[in-house]
Amino acid sequence: MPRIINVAGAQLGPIQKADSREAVVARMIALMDKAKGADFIVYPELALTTFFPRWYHENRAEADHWFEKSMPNAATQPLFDRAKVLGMGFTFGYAELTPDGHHFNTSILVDKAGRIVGKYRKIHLPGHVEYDPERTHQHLEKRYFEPGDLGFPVWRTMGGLFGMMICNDRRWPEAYRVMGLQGVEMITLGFNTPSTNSQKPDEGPEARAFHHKLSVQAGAYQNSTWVVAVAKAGVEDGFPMFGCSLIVDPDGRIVAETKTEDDEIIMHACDLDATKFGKDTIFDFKRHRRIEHYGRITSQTGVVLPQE
Ligand code: CDV
Repeated sequence: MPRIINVAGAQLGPIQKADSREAVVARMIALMDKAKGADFIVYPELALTTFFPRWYHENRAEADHWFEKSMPNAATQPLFDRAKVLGMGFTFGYAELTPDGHHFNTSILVDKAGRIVGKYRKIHLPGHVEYDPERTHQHLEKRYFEPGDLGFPVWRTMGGLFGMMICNDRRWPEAYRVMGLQGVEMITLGFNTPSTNSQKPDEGPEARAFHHKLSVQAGAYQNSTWVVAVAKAGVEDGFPMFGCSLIVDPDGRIVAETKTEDDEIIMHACDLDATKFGKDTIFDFKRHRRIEHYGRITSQTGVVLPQE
């Protein structure tokens, strides 16, 4: 018997600095209604606001108004309520300010009954801490967030094994593998990726989308898992980000992809049992991994060259 989960990827178009959370949540609900019949809907990273790490504040606390102090809260409760009525699980990203003053780039996993069953805090934070005049645009995630402190867990919910990662995490095979080693069957990934490289402006949307797809497809294939990667896209206050939201099967093939850089739904009936073949054969980790040779992966960050 196949284990089918009908999945929707809910790409969001641009959110301007001036847009309220209430207006964004109304857009998210409209997408949810469009995806009626889905079991599970995936929204992007930092879904409730503009991608604020592009804006520099000398006083970091001035960015605190972009953060959520509780979840759900008054602005997001309507999304939780609508999902419960539709019987739809969901995940979205937001900036989290904890009661003891920690700042994280977070995503949550909510089951069909509206319960938050999982939380992930982004581990691979890209960008820089200080204003960098050499860049075409700023990417100050390292200024506003701390690296996540929850690892890469996998949750048993909605009839399968679910994991989350956020944006830049998709470029790091370690992130997929840690979840692969827990048997993950579906990884969700929200992203905000600028259409050009801030340090190499001739690297434009084509190359950016190529690296995005390469990373997601490889992660799916090498861990025999579904990956649902969903963008916030379009031009935010003059800064373009590409779309290319994807649903990728456990063979690494793209089975659905957005066509616009606006609010858009993609859907696919994902068979979680389709993850089994790869996990039992070429990526049967227990039989084939050779951990005695992987020590550097966890003992070293930077490159150590061999002696001359
Ligand atoms: N939000 C991100 O993590 N963006 C990065 C950019 C800066 C390269 C990404 O990996 O897409």
